Amino acid sequence: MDGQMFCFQCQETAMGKGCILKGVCGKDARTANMMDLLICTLKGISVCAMQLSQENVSYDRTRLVRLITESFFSTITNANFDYESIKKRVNEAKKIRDELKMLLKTHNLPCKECIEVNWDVAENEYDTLAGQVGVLKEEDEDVRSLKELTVYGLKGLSAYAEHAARLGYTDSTVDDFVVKALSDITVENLNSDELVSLVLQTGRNGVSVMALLDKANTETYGNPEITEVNLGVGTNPGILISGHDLKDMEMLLKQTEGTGVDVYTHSEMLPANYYPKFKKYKHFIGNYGNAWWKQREEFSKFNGPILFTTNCIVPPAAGANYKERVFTTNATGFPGFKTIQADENGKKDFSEIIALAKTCQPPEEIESGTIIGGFAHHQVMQLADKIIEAVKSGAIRKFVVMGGCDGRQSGRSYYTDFAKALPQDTVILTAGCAKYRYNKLPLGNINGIPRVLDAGQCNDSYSLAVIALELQKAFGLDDINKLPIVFNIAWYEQKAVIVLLALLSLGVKNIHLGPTLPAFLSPNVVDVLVKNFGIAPNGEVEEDIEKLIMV
Ligand code: SF4
Ligand code: SF3
Repeated sequence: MDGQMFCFQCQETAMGKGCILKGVCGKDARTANMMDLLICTLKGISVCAMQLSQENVSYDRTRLVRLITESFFSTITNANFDYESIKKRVNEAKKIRDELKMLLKTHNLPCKECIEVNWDVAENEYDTLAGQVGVLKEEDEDVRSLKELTVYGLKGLSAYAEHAARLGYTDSTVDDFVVKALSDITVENLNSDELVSLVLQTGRNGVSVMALLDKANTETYGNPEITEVNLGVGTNPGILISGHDLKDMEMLLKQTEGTGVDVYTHSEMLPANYYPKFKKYKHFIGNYGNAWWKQREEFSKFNGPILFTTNCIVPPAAGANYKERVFTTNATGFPGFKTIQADENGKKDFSEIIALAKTCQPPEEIESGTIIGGFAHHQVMQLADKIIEAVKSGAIRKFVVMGGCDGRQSGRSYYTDFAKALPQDTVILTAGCAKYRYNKLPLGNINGIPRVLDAGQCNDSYSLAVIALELQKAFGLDDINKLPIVFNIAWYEQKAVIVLLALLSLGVKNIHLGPTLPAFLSPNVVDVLVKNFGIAPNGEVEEDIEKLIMV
């Protein structure tokens, strides 16, 4: 129906059920439907690609995988609001689909008609096609739930694969899995057990891709180190860089060096402060602001240009004073924001942003002081003796993994209250923008170990898993669940979905998930997760402290 959409992929979905007229995030129905058409086209491509692979017919696999992962990335919540750029991706995907179909024909291979889309239409008819291919096309609620859980996991996985690929790191097993999983959910008649197994395989590949990105980031920029990050501002004009892409961070730091323009991180870019290679830049001042959802207020005070390398973009309010200062790159986009494209070697020219910065006032100070971070696995394992001793002596009773995403719903104050209410002999392990709910609280330390250990971005949840596995070894335990570690995870978008699936695939049980359970999980799928993995929604702070810490 005209003007209607259906999207339930994120935690803030309307009424906890689904956005149907416009996204709570600000995505309009036309763009949401065009994203559905893009995903439908990616499925078609994967089906063709699987047929060709099975018959050993070669095609440009790298181009295909990058198209799938980049396109998936553009459909993640708050990454891209630009209808035209999504339509452009549909055209690119359709081109590859047509090429693959031609190859099938040349080799006399049957073409599985996977999705009933009649592509024999002009581009201005795409909206009509787009309205026919959404999530609700799958009528069985449980099958839909498991398929979408896989797709959202693949979106998160694709985001991480993209960051790694930009640093020259790829994993063909993960790439193959993405294509096979997409093809399987499209044409194979999988029963619920097979779909559950596919969900877990997605999680296993999530572990692989996070390991790959960890390798890419640390081999390129060094191992994150304990770092005091400045929250105040300098006297030069600045550029604020947001999102997760460290390659963009590197290019921006290099290009701004000696220009009189400073660089600040925002939201998920904060962990860039922990990497040795970035610390050498004197004009890298520190972090400005908080999690993504506070950007309207913070950007207006920053005064200088802002560069989004990934989500999360909040549509600016009408009359916002910073609209002309925002730039996007990679999979991100917003109508009216300028986009910086990479050349064929992946290089970007940020001179337009730097020139604009020079005409701007320095940032207005909104905070002062410092915060501490940089507790990724390599750094934490250097403190292993101290940590093991603190656990053995009872100085540390429990570690509480509180990674994931932040969001704007008022109920998220739960996480601040929970952090404050934790007994003094507990340590929070965090990663992702969820940290902003408690990383500036004066929670103190235990024998010199800070009570909030920030490993980094959401993808650095991998670090938390490595730490848990290393501790398991150190304590000689046969099961990760016997460690004094509990999980109270906050989710918002699809990267948190792959983090969750990765933890499940590593055998982690009894994860508390909030602030609400995903709308895309049907009651039966929730039952499966509760029975097999002990997943629980979070409740009231006191009750959850009792359940997680006091037992
Ligand atoms: Fe709604 Fe979230 Fe989808 Fe945006 S991403 S349309 S808020 S469910
Ligand atoms: Fe945050 Fe958007 Fe998920 Fe990387 S930046 S964790 S929400």
